[in-house]
Amino acid sequence: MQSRTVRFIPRALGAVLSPLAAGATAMMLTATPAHASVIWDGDASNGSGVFADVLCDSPNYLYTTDWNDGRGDIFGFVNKAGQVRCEGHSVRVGGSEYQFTGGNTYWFGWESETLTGDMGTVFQWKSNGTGEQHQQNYPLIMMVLGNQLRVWYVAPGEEWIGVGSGAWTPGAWHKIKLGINAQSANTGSFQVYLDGSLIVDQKNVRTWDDLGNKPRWGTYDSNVTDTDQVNWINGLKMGTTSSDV
Ligand SMILES: [Ca+2]
Repeated sequence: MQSRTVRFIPRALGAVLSPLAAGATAMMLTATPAHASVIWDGDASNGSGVFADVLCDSPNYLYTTDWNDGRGDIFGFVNKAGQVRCEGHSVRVGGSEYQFTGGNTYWFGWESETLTGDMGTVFQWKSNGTGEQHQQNYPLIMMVLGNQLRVWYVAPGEEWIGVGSGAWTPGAWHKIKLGINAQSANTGSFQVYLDGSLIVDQKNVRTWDDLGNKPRWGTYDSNVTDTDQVNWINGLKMGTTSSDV
């Protein structure tokens, strides 16, 4: 189904063009069909197959619902009290798992509403491989804690560095945009917009681990286990520029 709605462009487009040419291309893209550089439409209306994998062990579960608020179908990632994880792992484009590539810039956009203001992890830029295959298990982590969206850069050696935060109201929709320039040297960067405000503008960081990285959305926490957690997500998209998402 999603093959009908996802449009392809060369994924290295933004990376290979000069800034001037990229700017000209961006103008062309906005002048021609809308969303022309959207790589992935991960809205819930396309089904849970928009994710390469769904990591929700019973009794946790991913479901789709429509609150009749104009958003159409939305995802609900349900993490029951005492449980740890319910996440959508990476993205599927045209029937196969998308191959992220170091050196590229990816933009992700989505709306999120959470059941509580203490959710634990709601997004990971997760490294491939396990254990000693990592220098960084997750170079970038977002958590909802204490009614804030908090963002960390996790450097090699599991060094957690808080890089920004913004006010988060549970039970209300928030818009998140994340841009990652994926670099295996300390030349990477990422930006986070929360409800239209830039809350993270991090430069000179390592954003691409030895075996590469993939996005994960949902709920994950081994510390916040005494209450049910739900992360509702709408309108997931991935593209090459901020305006795509
Ligand atoms: Ca929707």
